[in-house]
Amino acid sequence: MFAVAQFASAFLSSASSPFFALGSAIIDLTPPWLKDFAIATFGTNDKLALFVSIGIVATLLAALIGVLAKRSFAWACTVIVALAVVLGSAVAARASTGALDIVPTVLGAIAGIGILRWLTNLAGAAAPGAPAGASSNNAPVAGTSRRDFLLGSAASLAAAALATGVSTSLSATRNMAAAARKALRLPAARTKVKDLPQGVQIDEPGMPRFITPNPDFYRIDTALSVPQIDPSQWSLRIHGMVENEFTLNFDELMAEELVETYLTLTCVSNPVGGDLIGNAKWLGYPLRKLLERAAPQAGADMVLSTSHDGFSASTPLEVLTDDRMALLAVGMNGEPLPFEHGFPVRMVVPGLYGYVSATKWVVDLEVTRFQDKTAYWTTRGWSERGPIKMSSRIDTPRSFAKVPSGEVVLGGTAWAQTRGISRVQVQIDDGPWEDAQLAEEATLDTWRQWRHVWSGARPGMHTGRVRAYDASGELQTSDRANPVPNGASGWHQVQFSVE
Ligand SMILES: Nc1nc2c(c(=O)[nH]1)N[C@H]1C(S)=C(S)[C@@H](COP(=O)(O)O)O[C@H]1N2
Ligand SMILES: [Mo]
Repeated sequence: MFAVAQFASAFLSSASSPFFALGSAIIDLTPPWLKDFAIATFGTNDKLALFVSIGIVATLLAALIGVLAKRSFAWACTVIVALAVVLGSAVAARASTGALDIVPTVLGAIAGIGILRWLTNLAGAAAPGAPAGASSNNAPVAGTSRRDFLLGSAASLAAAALATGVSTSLSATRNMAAAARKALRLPAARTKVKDLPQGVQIDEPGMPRFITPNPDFYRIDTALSVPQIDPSQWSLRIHGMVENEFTLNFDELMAEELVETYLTLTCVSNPVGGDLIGNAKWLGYPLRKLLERAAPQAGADMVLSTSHDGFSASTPLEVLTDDRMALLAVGMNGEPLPFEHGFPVRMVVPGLYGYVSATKWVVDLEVTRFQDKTAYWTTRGWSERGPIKMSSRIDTPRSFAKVPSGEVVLGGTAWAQTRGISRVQVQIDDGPWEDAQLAEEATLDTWRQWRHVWSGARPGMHTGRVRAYDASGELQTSDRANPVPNGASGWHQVQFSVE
């Protein structure tokens, strides 16, 4: 049933897939503690975990319906129809669906009933002592057996798997958008905010690249199927409390004076020492200029950005209009945004966690007030505002690593976007805090690498701790906090053994 619907949805849009719609509905209903648990447990595999769970539940349901059908075919059909109603509602509730998008679910239900009919017929014949002529007109001919039923079930399953696989590669919207992305040539930036200085990278084994390659860049979002938007179909509407409401299309955006900047994105769910953080070179148009053109009215204090698939973020208007480089980005590390990272257009904003600023697949900006509108994660228990907390991390040695005695090199990263890092200190066991060597700073909005040499390391277990200071001399807080509701804090430590 799912498979037929999935297959049919390939001809419409992925949003019409009941499978994705159900998953998305589950995500939307997830309380913050569960989201946090899922990310903590499965990391960026959280979506895979959800799919597997849905798959297991669907298989159990199918088995139940099968058992029920043996007693009453009519009741089994009622259950299938009820399921279709639930799934159809989930599809209809998505932001990017219309009436036609219900079709795959309906086809799926019809196919489900058809397959059930066929299988019960096979089973009816297979059941020992089935009274002759007890089944309906299209009763199987004599000689069908339990083997036929099992073969039939296996064939249905195989067909389902095949249809799902084929439909994913066949999806029409996907192919169009992929071709458009491939053909896209981004214009060069008119301005470089700053050239990358020499010496931002510390080359020590275990250190991350200063620029995170796109395929390694962390991905966090609520989109079960990555939106596939053809740039020629994209537009951004800017409206709400503005003097000049307008709509911008992709060609118009590309004709603007694009700028290039380096910026480190961070997820609010990143635990102390975690890796939900990445640094890239972004190409885009300053949101400040876009908002200047729209001319916000007095009293407005927030911009609600909404994505193609209905996610939203609330960003203080002030942050988008001051002189920091908040961008409507089209390029990431020299190529068009990857689909997973928001193709064709997303926001990136220095100093704020992604959930309140970095809307991917952005299609709508509403200038409004915090008291009037509430964004996606805020309605689910996360803070209305999310400035990034100053943090530092030990990347090497890893926890539980074994290192040779003598000289141990510790290395890592620290970040305080918009303020910059001025100092990093390391403590071994309960010794004194010592200044680490800092790599060059690229911009105030990027992370900064550091290294510290510990000479005279004696064999045994040891603890390394790190803490940072921002440019104003403020020390990173040692107060431990979990990610919910506005980001983790506390000093990162690792335990390693010297051989
Ligand atoms: N459309 C959309 N944009 C989104 C999100 C989302 O769920 N949907 N998640 C946000 C969050 S929580 C983060 S941390 C960043 C992550 O961006 P990345 O996946 O490119 O690293 O995207 C933000 N933009
Ligand atoms: Mo996030």
